[in-house]
Amino acid sequence: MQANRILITGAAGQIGVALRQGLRGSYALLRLSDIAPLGDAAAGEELVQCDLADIAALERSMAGIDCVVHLGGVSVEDSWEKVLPANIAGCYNVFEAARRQGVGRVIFASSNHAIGFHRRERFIDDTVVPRPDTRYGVSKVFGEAVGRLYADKHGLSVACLRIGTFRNPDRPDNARQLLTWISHRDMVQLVRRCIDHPNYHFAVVYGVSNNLRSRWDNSNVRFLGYRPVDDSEVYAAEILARGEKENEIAAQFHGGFYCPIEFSGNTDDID
Ligand code: NAI
Ligand code: 15L
Repeated sequence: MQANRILITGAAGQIGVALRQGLRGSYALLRLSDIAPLGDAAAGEELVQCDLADIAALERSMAGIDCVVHLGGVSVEDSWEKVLPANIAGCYNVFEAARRQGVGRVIFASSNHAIGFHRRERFIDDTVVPRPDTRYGVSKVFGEAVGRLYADKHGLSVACLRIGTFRNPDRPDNARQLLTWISHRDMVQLVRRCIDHPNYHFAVVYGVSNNLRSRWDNSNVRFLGYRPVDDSEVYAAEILARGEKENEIAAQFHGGFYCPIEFSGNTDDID
């Protein structure tokens, strides 16, 4: 497939703003949607106010679209009342609206919190079982599962990006982020590769820069041609010199500070 008409949900958010800028001019159409204001449309852009909970509106927003980049939703741990409509129902609605509109590809912003309770000493790849560390992480596991269903059952091409840490300002800010950081330009490159690749069925990709300390293996998706250029190591000496101590539970797992949230278990039981 060749995607030329792109819809980005959650386009008013941090990653959406970077993609809007980074992908500008590369495609015939960037349609940007969010519940939040999106400013004024530039050349080649269309703006849509759309709640992910409203499947009819989502379907309208996908008319004529080749590829959806789905970023919208609750982007941190939150109450079930918040996660359920935006990330569970909303994510299902995106895939179902895409199927109804004949959209060829969905790129889903998953998260490292889908696999957050894997022990950090283990280097992991796309084949590890889900181990969400929060309700938010569960919603990302759900999204990956819906993506797999729509790829296998309906032939959509689907990429799930297990994003590490994307932030403003564009640099890592603590010891964990030396593992998880993805720079703005690497994020733009990753999404561009996932849009432009002519044919893949289903792929899980870790959204991370070329960090020396990364614990995530992307060798399954070399075919995408994603070659991150930034390495958090250039910030390592400065960050580590601060001598900050990571929370004892957080330090044991890939999901870091999400793991101790509401924690009432026993870390010895988590293999
Ligand atoms: P963000 O919170 O800055 O942006 C999310 C956007 O979604 C917001 O503009 C918000 O208005 C919109 N939104 C929320 N609920 C909505 C609804 N019901 N209907 C329509 N739009 C809605 O998040 P950010 O950082 O840009 O992340 C984008 C995506 O990437 C999220 O799905 C997040 O879970 C994921 N991600 C981000 C990471 C990061 O480090 N920034 C790491 C891992 C995953
Ligand atoms: C995420 O999934 C969140 O969206 C982001 O705010 C960060 O917390 C990030 O993970 C992280 O793990 O650093």
